[in-house]
Amino acid sequence: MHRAFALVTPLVLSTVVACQAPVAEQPHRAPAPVAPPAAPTALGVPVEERVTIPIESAKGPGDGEPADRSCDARLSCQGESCCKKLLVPGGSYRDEIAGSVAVEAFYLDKYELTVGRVRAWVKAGRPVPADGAVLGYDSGKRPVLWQKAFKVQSESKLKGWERYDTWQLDEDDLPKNFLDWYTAAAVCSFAGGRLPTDAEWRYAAVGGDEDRAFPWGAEEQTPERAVYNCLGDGDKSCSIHDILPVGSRPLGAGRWGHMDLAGSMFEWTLDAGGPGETVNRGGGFCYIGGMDRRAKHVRTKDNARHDAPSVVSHMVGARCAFDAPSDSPAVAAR
Ligand SMILES: [Ca+2]
Repeated sequence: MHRAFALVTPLVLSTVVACQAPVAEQPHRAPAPVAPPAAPTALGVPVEERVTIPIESAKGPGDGEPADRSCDARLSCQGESCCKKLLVPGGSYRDEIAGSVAVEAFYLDKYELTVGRVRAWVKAGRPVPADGAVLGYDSGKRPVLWQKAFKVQSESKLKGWERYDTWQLDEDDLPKNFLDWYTAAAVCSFAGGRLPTDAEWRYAAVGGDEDRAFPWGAEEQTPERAVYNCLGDGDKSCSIHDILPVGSRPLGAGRWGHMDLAGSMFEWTLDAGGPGETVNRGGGFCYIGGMDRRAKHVRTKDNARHDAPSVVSHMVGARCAFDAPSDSPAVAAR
């Protein structure tokens, strides 16, 4: 079990070195995930590989939530479904460069993608969308297409650096790390959803027009509000014990109830941050607070990394988003 999982290393590494060791980072050699603007392609997944559930016909676990195949096993996180989805009403947030950015209503998973949900995807045969399938539309409204060249992680590749690998533990409610963009996108597709756009993610994290400095508000980060700086287990040393079950810091919930938007794992977004790069936000369990040169702070505006989609890291996982049905109260009210 998690707490009993003793990691023995012959090296006594400093906190920073242990946390920043490059062994888990791999250079990008795969194609960029975003196709140039083009006519959207129907989500034509072959029958034998069809894994998505039409949102319009989905019956969720309650409150109009979309259904989710990745939680068929009734996985439990903090006493509820690990697939709990919370509606984010539409609105706008302020971007320092772009100004006001509008976001339509959508569902966002309350929790980061867990080990158990990725195991459900593996058990289903690691299905992927069809070549040309539209995964979603990025913040610029361009379709993001699945390409046949995209390769998801094999079962062996899902295993990461043992020092921090949640996959090798017998705890399904831990966040899955060492997840690349392709696999994260495929798992969210399997779940019936997609990755959130960068705009959607930021909107949820800043609380829309409340423009929060932190997901929970204006107060500075504390270990009670976020899993960061290797303080998850209460001491400064860095180990796998600093990665906690998703939702372990309810005081850090965002405006609409989402957990771990700051801290725990960075989370892949749908958008491309540039050629061959995608953006991930909202981590990580051992870095934020000035220790990660790519994510200077837990503050919502600063807490981002730009990685190639094939990068796997002990700090990078994902969270899935879902289109809100057109008859959703939040949508109908607009
Ligand atoms: Ca996070």
